[in-house]
Amino acid sequence: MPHLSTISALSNRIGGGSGLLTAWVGMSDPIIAGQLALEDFDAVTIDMQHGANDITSVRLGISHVTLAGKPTIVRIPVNDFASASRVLDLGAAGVIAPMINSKADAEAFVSFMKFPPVGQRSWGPTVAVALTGQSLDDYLVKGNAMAVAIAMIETREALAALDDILALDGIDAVFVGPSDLSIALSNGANVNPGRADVIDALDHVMKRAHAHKKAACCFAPSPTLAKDLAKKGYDLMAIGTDFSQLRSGARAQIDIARGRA
Ligand code: 3PY
Ligand code: MG
Repeated sequence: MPHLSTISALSNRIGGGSGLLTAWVGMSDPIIAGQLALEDFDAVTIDMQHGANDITSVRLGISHVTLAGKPTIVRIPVNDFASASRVLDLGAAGVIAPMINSKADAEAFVSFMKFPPVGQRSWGPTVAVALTGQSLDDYLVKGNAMAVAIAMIETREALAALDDILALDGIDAVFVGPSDLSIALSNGANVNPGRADVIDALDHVMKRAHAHKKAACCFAPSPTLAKDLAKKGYDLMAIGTDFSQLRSGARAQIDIARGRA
């Protein structure tokens, strides 16, 4: 049963204000996901919406992250719910779907995330079954609970439909995209995830999620925001991205070497 506890760690640990941290990987070399998994993250998220990842880099990335003992989350492209089933088949522990703006969007997402009777996920988890060492019957019974369905809230429409989305059986968590939300709330005037109205929305989303006994998650462009959100009771935060961490790590070392720090 080689990696069952690794992959099920996400569904087992998220919730109750767990304050988990995930890395966020837009680069497509699976070694990058594997390297970040060796740091003190609780999970690694591989991004297929933005960044450079495709189904092959996700497949290889999941292997590297799993071997490092961490669960993998995958963010799929907008409205590409078929990819949710595919990445679960490859051993993803959770899926983030961007731009879930209505109950109908959330229902479509769930239908590809969960086997009947909750959804309509088609059978074919060959790699996931091998990675977890489960029997086919065990995977059918436990697969729905292990596959964490995370709906992104990042528009005015999504905020208006928040309770309907959260009430849906099969949605396990919501994930705020504060950059898109800041654009939406300012009617396209600017992108500023730290703005006061965005922080108010973050507080509101967490309260509604917890009222529905679902997890609250967020992308935090800065570690300070992640720390604040964890203190408030958020369940999972992404901090920065592989791009920003590579650049800021290089900059910090250059500043020391050039005597600027
Ligand atoms: C957003 O902030 O809009 C996101 O999607 C985070 O990646
Ligand atoms: Mg977004």
